[in-house]
Amino acid sequence: MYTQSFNVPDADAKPGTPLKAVPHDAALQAHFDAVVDADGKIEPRDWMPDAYRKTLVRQISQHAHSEIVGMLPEGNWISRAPSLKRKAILVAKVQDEGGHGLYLYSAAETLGTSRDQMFEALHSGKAKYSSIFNYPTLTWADVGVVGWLVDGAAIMNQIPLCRCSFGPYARAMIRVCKEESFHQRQGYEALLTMMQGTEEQKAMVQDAVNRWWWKCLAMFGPPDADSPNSVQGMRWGIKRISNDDLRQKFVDATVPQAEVLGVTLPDPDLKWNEARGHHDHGQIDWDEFWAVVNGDGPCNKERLATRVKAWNDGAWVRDAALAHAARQQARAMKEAA
Ligand code: FAQ
Repeated sequence: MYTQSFNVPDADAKPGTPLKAVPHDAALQAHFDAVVDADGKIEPRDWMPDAYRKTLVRQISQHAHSEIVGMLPEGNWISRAPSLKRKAILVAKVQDEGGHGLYLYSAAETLGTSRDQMFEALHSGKAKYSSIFNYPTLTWADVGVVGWLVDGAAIMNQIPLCRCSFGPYARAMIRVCKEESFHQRQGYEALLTMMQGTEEQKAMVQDAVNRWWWKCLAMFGPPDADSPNSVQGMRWGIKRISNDDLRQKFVDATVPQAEVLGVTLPDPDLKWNEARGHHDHGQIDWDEFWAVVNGDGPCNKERLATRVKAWNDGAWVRDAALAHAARQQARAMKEAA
């Protein structure tokens, strides 16, 4: 049974069974292609190619894991926020990220993959999540910079996903983007406040920008030429704008924001290119990116261990909720009989 709250398995449902498994048929494929070509929406019970379903489960579950693991770097600062106001804002933000993870797991579940399967993939280290969350938040300025740059990059990537061809993902993204926009502005506002403070506070902001800038550019994924999933993702209307084009839009949008803030972006090659109508930027360290994606970043082990511990510590809550849901279901069936 699929519910928004707790998942009670149907007696006859095997995990991973697509909601509607129908044999492949040229007419079904033609109908699917026509809907995608017309910018329509594919819904969970519609026929879809297996590869489309697999791609969506991969991307949406990775996205969900990113939101959940993404709670950790900022969550570390809740008990150390510099004022009650900043603490309340940070609690709300981190809680929003948890909510985004839950919408996204729900969207992926509609494709026939259970939440338990997705958690198992995360906890065993098989599933990817965004590289950016494997870096530490060393000072309070990092919390502002995560809001400004990490949420800023996330919004740039997620706005086109509101037009994704898969209905549940597209609809989840509309609310997520509205909330991310608040996150981005709260980060920027926190930094503006620090930049009006002492020399030490200003230096702290600049140091945090120096450490996060390049990692944020890498968040958009490998260059288009090295992105194995892009061509098919674009053909299916899952991706609407390529990794490199989104990265460029992010750089162009962020440069004037940095000027207003009064910080320098740590790239000597960053300059306006009149002919292209865009900023040029320096080389991203892709070796570092792949090392982090493959588990060798500064915080990968710590992040995964924290998630696994939280999962194990929460076992009694899940057991109690499942027992309660099963009892309620049995009572409802008895009353209906
Ligand atoms: N980190 O062929 P492509 C957030 C992998 S949410 C790790 O280009 P694709 C909110 C990629 O999975 C941030 N792995 O792949 C927040 C693939 O491996 P696979 C997350 C990465 O899917 C803010 C391989 O490289 N957002 O920040 C990364 O076409 C603050 C080849 O790449 C989303 O997930 C990376 N950065 O494009 C929360 C958005 N980049 O799976 C808390 C949805 C690439 O074949 C605090 N996802 N890889 O083994 C997407 O838009 C896409 O999946 C991309 C990658 C653009 C991330």
